[in-house]
Amino acid sequence: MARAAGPERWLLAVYTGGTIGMRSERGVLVPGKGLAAVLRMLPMFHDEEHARARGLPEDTLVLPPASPDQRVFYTVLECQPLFDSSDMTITEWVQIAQIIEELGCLSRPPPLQSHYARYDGFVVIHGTDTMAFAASVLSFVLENLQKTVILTGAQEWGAGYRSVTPGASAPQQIRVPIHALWNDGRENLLGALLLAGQYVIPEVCLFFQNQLFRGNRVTKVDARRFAAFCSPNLPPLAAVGADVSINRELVCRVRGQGRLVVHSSMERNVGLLRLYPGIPASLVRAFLQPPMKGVVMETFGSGNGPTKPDLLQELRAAAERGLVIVNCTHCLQGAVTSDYGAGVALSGAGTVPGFDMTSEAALAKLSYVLGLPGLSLDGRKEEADEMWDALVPSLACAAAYTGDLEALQVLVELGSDRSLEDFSGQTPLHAAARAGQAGAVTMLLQRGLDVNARDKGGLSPLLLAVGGRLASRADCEGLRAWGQAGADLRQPGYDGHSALHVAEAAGNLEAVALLQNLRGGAGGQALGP
Ligand code: ASN
Repeated sequence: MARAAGPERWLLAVYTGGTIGMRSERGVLVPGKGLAAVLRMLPMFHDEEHARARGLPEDTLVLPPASPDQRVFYTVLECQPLFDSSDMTITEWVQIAQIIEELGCLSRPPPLQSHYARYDGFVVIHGTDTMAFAASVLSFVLENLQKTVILTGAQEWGAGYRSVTPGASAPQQIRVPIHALWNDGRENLLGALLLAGQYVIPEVCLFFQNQLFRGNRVTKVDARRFAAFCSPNLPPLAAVGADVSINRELVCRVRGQGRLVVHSSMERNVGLLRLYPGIPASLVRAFLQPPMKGVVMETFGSGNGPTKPDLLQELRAAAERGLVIVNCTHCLQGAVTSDYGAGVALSGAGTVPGFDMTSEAALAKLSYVLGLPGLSLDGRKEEADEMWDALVPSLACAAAYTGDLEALQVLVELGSDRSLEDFSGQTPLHAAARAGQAGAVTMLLQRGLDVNARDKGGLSPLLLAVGGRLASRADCEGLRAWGQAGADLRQPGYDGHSALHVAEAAGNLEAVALLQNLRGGAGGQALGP
């Protein structure tokens, strides 16, 4: 993640619908056209004088200067049709990804240069009702993302606006909610444009009420309040106040130069089933029937469910047919563990623990994994194994990152003979080291995970960052432990600084002496007591 350089930053804002641009028709809200024209009239969204001086084309807007040496320009691409997001599906979200890649709205001819090449970042203006699903799906559909993608929108109309638009049966004058006094859309859109314009955060994010979240970690939690979203199991990537504070530890780094890949072959036959007390086995059976290929099953508490033999039998039969059933807790916070017999019974029936994924993210992930070419689960064991390989490593990384030792234990055992590297080459040890989870690091080292493993980018040897951390805290015991485990603490970390640099800068003399001693030695082993 970096502050974006250059005097001009160009963004594409893909307007798909949602409350932010809605109008009232016969007393109800429906998607409204012409958002760009509205933004053009609002000085906070468009500096007309600058646009005229620059001779900008009609469809291009420019924000007033947010910093003295940088301007953010943006083009609003209005999709056809516009949606209340309740009507959107994987198909529309894949189309958004294709727009980002290059095609433009289907009614427009492809531009000479692709959108992805032409723009520095992307804002997707979307209804809030299914925005968490959209953000989750886009995070899997857009692979090798090197540019910022931020979804945003507006919450329901505010009280101020409602009072001037009483529910009426007659058609009303067209009004755009972004004009409304009690409106969060302005702040959300402006924040999203500024963040996408000024920072390189190469992942799919969601910006709402001054917080930038990882897209596949969010869920909508409120139908009325402006704080509509939360990210229950991962802190925000950034918060906007008087300053922008970025959580640098969490934000993805640009990896390599790989070309953007849009996964359009997402599997549509995936579903979400919420268990409730007394749910009949016959209903579960009906839900799990073909053509269903993957199901996210929302369970109680830490992943528990009824242990009635007939219900477990339905799950087992479906899993044996090749249906993938991911167990996610319906609780907002926490994770699926193996604490209770009522949870272990579900794993025993062939379900896969979804750890702390939101149901939205689990559904998107299933759709992505099941849609991968060459992966069909027609009851074949090897392919079910491939599915496990696709799911377990990232769950293990998540458990390591949050320091959930019990879940980590279960997942590491599940993956015992297999690689625990996730798609970016990160192992749970990278994740634990990055989050400073000493317990998880110890456990993984004991299980023989390689301390010198590199993730795919090669740019960011996460283990080496630990040296810097320990050195800055003057944690000599920690440094010795890492050295004994074989970590090469002489190597520079992400920022080009070795542990010795960090210790010197922090004036930690004991750590400096220890690390200098290491310099003279042959490697990590020299750090022994
Ligand atoms: N129904 C609207 C939508 O999702 C809600 C909103 O945007 N606040 O499109």
